[in-house]
Amino acid sequence: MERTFLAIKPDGVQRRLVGEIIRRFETKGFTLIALKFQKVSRELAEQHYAVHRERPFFPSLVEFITSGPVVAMVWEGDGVIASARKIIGATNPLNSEPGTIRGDFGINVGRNLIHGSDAPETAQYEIALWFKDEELVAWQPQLTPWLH
Ligand code: 3AN
Repeated sequence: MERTFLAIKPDGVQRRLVGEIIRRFETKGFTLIALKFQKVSRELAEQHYAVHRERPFFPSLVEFITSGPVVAMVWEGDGVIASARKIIGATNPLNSEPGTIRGDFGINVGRNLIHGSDAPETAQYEIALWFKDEELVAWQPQLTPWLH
């Protein structure tokens, strides 16, 4: 089953959007298999954004993601990587469609509320970077077998 890494960034937490954002993936029908609330170390931030190391905005990216607590999550489901990217919306909130998280709540490219893995390889890298194997809780609904 496909898995993706999502993180609600410090702006999403500070704007009290944690519940609203999680709700969108839950009601779509994806399965939450790991979640933690944490301050991000500089080391973790630099590893997470390693592909952007040469970009001019790299220092501000690291500064921002380490500035306050984030909600780190792993979600599971068929096609969850691409679907989560659609639910999140375009990187620049000024280009993201209404109905997406960034389209509905974002206004600044550096403060775009949530991160989502963009491909299977990045999902694998990011999940392993943020979570230990034993923190991933694979599960099937037992009480609600009619719900898929
Ligand atoms: P996404 O988060 O949509 O996958 P990426 O991976 O291209 O976008 O960029 C990672 C993060 O870098 C973005 N979430 C955004 O916060 C920041 N970023 C991307 N492009 C710019 C830019 N032109 N100026 C400032 N920050 C940027």
